[in-house]
Amino acid sequence: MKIKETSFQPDIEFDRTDFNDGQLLAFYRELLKPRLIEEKMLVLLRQGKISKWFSGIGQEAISIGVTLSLQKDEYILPMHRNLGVFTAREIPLYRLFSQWQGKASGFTKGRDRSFHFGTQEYKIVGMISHLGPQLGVADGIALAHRLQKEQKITAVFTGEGGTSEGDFHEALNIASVWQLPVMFCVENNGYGLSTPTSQQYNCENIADRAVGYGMESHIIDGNNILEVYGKVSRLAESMRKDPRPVLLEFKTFRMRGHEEASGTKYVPNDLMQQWAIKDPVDNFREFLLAEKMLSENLDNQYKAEIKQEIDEDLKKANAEAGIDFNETEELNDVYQEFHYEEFTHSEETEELRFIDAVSQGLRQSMQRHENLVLMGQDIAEYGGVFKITENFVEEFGTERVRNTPICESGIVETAMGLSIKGMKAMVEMQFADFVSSGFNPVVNYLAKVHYRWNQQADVVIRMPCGAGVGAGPFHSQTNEAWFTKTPGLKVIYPAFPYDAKGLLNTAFNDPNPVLFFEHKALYRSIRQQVPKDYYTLPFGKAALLREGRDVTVISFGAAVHWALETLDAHPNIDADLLDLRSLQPLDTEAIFSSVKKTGKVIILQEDSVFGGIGSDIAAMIAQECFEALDASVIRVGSLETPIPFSKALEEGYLPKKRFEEKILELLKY
Ligand SMILES: Cc1ncc(C[n+]2csc(CCOP(=O)(O)OP(=O)(O)O)c2C)c(N)n1
Repeated sequence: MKIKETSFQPDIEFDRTDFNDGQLLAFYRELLKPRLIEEKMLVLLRQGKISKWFSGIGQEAISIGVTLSLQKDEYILPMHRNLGVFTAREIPLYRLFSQWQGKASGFTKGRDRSFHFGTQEYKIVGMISHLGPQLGVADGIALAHRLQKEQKITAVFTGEGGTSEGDFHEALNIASVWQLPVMFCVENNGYGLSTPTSQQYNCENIADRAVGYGMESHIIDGNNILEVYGKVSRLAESMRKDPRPVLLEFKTFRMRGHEEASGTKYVPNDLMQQWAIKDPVDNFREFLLAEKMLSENLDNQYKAEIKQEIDEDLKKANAEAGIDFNETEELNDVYQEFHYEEFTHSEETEELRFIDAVSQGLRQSMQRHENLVLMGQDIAEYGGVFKITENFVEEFGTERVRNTPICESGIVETAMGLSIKGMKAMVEMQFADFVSSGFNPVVNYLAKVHYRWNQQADVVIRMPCGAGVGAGPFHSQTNEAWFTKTPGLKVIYPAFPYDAKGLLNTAFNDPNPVLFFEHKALYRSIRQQVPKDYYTLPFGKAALLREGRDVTVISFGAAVHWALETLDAHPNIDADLLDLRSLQPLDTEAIFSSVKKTGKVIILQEDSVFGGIGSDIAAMIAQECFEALDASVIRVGSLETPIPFSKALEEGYLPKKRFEEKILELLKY
């Protein structure tokens, strides 16, 4: 882009005091590279050789300045306009091209597009499309640095549009409360898609928000590489020594459409011109030429070298064969491989309530895994609302048992960040209902990250759930079906203290994200002899609680106890009773073999019927056991209403009585 004749002035002053010639020329080369790659991409786009492009032209000084300010082993979490982060980290270009073409030398085996990937090799953690979640992930990485006593910082990018998301607020607040060394880099480029800043936020500068979080902030001219590098590298140095979050607002402009096809019609011409003359690459070149550091010859030589690298690497990527579909590989990569290790226990047992078994499992897992961090609202000194972590602070300290602000999304994201740094995390939802406030990172980040770029999400989310406690629509849900639907998550739902402890221990050994459901009504009502030692139980194995010939009852959670009561009340019913314990993975073998034996099946779940896991189990049985069935598969669940508060209404809502009616009906069929 050439600087045009206009009345506007670039208004960029390059202060070279702190830099020698070599550094200045190196900055220039670094700036040129993403610019020239983009120019090539725009040509390929016009030729129909690539499908989509998000341009960062005009914003290169920010990516380059920030990346060069960080040490190579410090994590950067870039966005869709930060090509310079990838080039400055020296990722071979053919790998980037291959990534954009969905080929194997990219970073996602063709499973995700553009910059949506991470790489531990280059310490880059790419965005998910939802923009905001990575801000909280940066908190987790920074927390891990602090806990591991490493003097490192983490840089995370967002556009000004992304700052309107709750994730931004939550991440900044967490970082400030915990004094995490995160550099929050806001690239304020004037528009979020077509929305101008005046419709995005109503304060003068985004940096002004920092004061509300008790955080330091700076405004930086994002088109001036020397200002970016100078200020950011000084801040980085200071943050390493004195860990704290800093909010940086880079003023810049998006010179092309949101993505190429969408154009820039909505941007006033004057505004475009004003920023065109502030181009970060052209202005720096003019400066270097004027200072006689750069000659036209040297400039041309740089460009020729970079273009040659681009052409050669593009050729290599183009020559690479496309990815073939391999169903087994696709399915295998959804979860990280986990070799279950069985820890057996001695004979010594004690009678524990469900809640004590959970607490004991948690404590023993904390003793076993020094890298396990617990996070949740009121879980530290207060011990959690159900007292599961009572006295944990005394044993493990407040670094590992962390009270969090009320921000489910941000904390799930923080847990993800801890996992990226090789730690384990548990998030206690105060009530399972509140997971809806953290839903996005669970189903879109944790669930998909291994499939996308082979990164584990070693996170257990504990979910105190369920009705029967007169707690109304927002403290009673059993929302396992929100998660069993999503590939990439494991979903565990014990009904007994012994299972709860053993399965929870396994959840912490398993590097995959686990949603661990604990029914509140069982916490203090169900007791069992439980081994005192640490032990594990395998996922995906149902328990056959009763054996019979006439009917199979399939259930999980509190409903298992309703089924037991009903069967006790009707000793003439000769039933197999399967307690699933684990919903994902699901023990289909146990289900099918029981149904094939009895020929009749009734599935009892606490959740309302439609869309619950019982419906899928029913469909699987119909498909697999059709010829063995003597009656249609019966599903029993709660009413299709929210969960009411009053005792009589709640009793009517829950399926306990309907179960009794339906099983008797089924047996008569
Ligand atoms: C949660 C969510 N909502 C909407 C979108 C669609 N979207 C993608 S980028 C974008 C604009 C982002 O603006 P900004 O954060 O300022 O970044 P910029 O594109 O300007 O660099 C929008 C609306 C999305 N990806 N995710």
